[in-house]
Amino acid sequence: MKIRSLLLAAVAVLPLLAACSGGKSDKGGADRPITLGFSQVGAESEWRTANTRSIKAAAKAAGIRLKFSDAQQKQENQIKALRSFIAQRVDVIAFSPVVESGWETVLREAKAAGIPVIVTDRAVDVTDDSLYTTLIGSDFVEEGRRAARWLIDDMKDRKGPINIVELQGTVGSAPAIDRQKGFHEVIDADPRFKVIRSQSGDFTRAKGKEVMEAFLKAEGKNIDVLYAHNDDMAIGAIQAIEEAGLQPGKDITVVSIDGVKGAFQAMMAGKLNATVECNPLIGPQLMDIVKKVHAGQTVPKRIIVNESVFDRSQAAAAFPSRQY
Ligand code: GYE
Repeated sequence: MKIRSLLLAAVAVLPLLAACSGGKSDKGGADRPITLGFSQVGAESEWRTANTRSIKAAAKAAGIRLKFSDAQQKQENQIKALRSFIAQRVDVIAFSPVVESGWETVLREAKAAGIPVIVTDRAVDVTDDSLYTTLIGSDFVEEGRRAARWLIDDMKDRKGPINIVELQGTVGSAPAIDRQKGFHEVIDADPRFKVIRSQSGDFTRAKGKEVMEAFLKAEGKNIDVLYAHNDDMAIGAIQAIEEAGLQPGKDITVVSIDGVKGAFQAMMAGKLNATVECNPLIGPQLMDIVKKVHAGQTVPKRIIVNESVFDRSQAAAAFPSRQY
C-alpha cells in the first residue's frame, strides 16, 4: 500500500519535474543550439563595427544562434532589446551597456527569468553583483594611464605649461569615465600639464570634429595637445586642426585610444602621434564564456583583454598585421 502511493506520487510529480527543467537537460548539448541575445551599443566607431563583426563571426563559428540588436547609442533601446530577449526566453543574454547606470531593474527581470547575463566591453554600475555573471572587456583606466604616460615620455624635454584639450567619449559610459580618470591620475602628477578644455564628442568622427572646432575657436594657438578617448574623435579633430591651418601631429600632439586601422593610417601620415590599443575582437572569447555559462560552469567575474601602445615609429611595421 505504502509503495503504491509512493509510486503514484512519483508519477504525479514527473511531468512537473520535466516542466521545471525545461530545456536544462540539453544544456550545452548538441541537440539544441544555444540562443544568445546580444544588445550592441551602436555603430559609432571603427572599434564598434570591428566588435560587431567579431561577435557575429564567432557566434556563427561556434554554432550559437545569435539574436543581434543595435541600440543606436540609446539606453532606452537597449532596455527594450533586453526585455524582448527575456520575453523570447533566450538561453543567454550579453550586452555592451552604452552607459554605466540605470540597469538594475531590467537585470533583475533577467535574473527572475533565470537567464544569465554577460556584460561585454563596458561596465555596469549596480549595487548587486549577482545581477550579471561576468564582465569581459578592457581595463579603460589603464588605457587612460597609458595615454598619459606616453605623453609625459614624449614631452620629457619640453618646458611647461603644456595645454591639453580632451575629447571625452559618451557621457556616463564606462570608457569615458575611466579613460578620464586614468589619464588624470598620471598627468596631474606632472605640474607642466594642464587640461584646459574637456568636452564629449560622443565617440564619433563628426562630433569629434565639431567639438575640436569649438576648442580651436576658443583657444587658438594655446592648444599643445589633444587627448581623445577614441581614434574616431581624434581623426575628426585632425580634420578640424588642418582646416584651422595648423599641422596635427606637429603643432598639436595628438594621442588617442583604440588602435583601429584609421589610426595607423593617420600615424603613417604623421598626423596622429600615438594610439593606445583597445582590442574589440572579443567574439571568440565571448562565445566560449556563453557556452560555459550555459553549461552551468563558474567563470571569473572579470575577464580583461590584453593590449599595448603604438606610436608613429611603429605604425608602418605593425599596420599589415592589424586586424581591425
Ligand atoms: O573605445 C570606442 C567605442 O566601449 C571600448 O566604444 C569601447 C569604446 C571604444 O565607441 O571607439
